[in-house]
Amino acid sequence: MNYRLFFQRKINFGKRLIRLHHSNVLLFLVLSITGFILFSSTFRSLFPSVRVWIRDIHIWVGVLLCLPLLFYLPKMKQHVKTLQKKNNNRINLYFIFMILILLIFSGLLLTYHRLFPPIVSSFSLFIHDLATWFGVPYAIYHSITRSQWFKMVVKTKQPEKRLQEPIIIDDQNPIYRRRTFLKVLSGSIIAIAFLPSMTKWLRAYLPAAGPTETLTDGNRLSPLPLPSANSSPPIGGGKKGEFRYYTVTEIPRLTNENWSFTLNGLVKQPKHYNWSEFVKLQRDVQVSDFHCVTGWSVYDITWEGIPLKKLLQDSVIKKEAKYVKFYSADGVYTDTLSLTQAMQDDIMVAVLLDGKLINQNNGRPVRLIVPKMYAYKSVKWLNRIELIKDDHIGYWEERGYSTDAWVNNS
Ligand SMILES: Nc1nc2c(c(=O)[nH]1)N[C@H]1C(S)=C(S)[C@@H](COP(=O)(O)O)O[C@H]1N2
Ligand SMILES: [Mo]
Repeated sequence: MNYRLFFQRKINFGKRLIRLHHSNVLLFLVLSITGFILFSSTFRSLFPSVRVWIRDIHIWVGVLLCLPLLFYLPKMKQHVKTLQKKNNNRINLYFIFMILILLIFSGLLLTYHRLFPPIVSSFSLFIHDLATWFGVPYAIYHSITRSQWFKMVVKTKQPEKRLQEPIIIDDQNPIYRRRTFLKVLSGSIIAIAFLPSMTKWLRAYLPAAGPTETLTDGNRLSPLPLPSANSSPPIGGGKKGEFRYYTVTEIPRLTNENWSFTLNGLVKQPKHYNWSEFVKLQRDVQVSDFHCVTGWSVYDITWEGIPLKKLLQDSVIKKEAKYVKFYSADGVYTDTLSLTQAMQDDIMVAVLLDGKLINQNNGRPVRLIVPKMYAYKSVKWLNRIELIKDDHIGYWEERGYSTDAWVNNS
């Protein structure tokens, strides 16, 4: 009787586990898809207006995933006990559990990124990405090799009948060999499918191995700006980390003919420069960090460019001017700073990065940098600055990003 009771409990537990599995599979799928969309650069330009929604869905589904986990946690000990003789299943359980814990904790830190200095977000994003790069392929592998379909392929003969029986497997059994072969095969296919994007992601964290790729090589206006002594070799010792290249438009094709730089609006001396005039302007060099609100950062970048403060002062600002609006040559992207914010010493209209031309995808020939704020303020392909009276809502702020872009550097 005792035995039967135990058996009964085991079955119920098993059933509950299966149900738990099905809901988790669905949640995990939604998380993978929304996560992929958030990660992908392509999607950024395709559906910018739903980006913030997708982020919120991703966060809330992540929270939802914690619930079944909380129900499961008290029963975990019992579950592990039932797996005492199944080493593989136990390892599988521990692995998935570890991945989930990593994803949840790093996800929490990323959600509350404002409370922490950017180094915490960078680290959390690394962990979140890493756990995803292992977790998603593993989840795919797991669901394939545990599927009825896989078991049927393994036991090609009489699938219907034999499925009912428990699989008895030993080394002599041809099923064992076929199963191992198919497992290795599906594992390899999945690994090969994920490896290229995974190594590309990982490279950003490795010490720079040779010149990093440039997607495109246009926008080389002539004459080339010559780096000053502080810039080349860079006094910051070279940037640490890689930019994730983000754009909401096509990269604008800029030439000496179609590029010009304008500073106008509520100023007494509006400016208009063509490229050869612009490169003659006095430049400064500074070392600063670059933080995207999604969590990645690049450290110790040596920028060479014109301090924004200097440009603004030279144009003699009128009393009514309260905001500074920045325009991109892409014709779409804009952002604003209040005049007080814009007067910070470290804001720069940059033309060189570590003594070299900024990559075209990172804003060549000219980009704004606002080191103390999230990088959505740092307009790429900058070609116009306008002083205005009333606030202007920038591109991403209009689509849900916070108008308070200060990085918590406490
Ligand atoms: N013109 C333009 N500037 C832009 C953006 C953009 O999409 N278009 N993205 C912003 C955001 S959100 C970030 S994080 C940084 C990214 O800079 P990077 O592409 O050089 O890494 O550029 C900012 N400036
Ligand atoms: Mo960003």
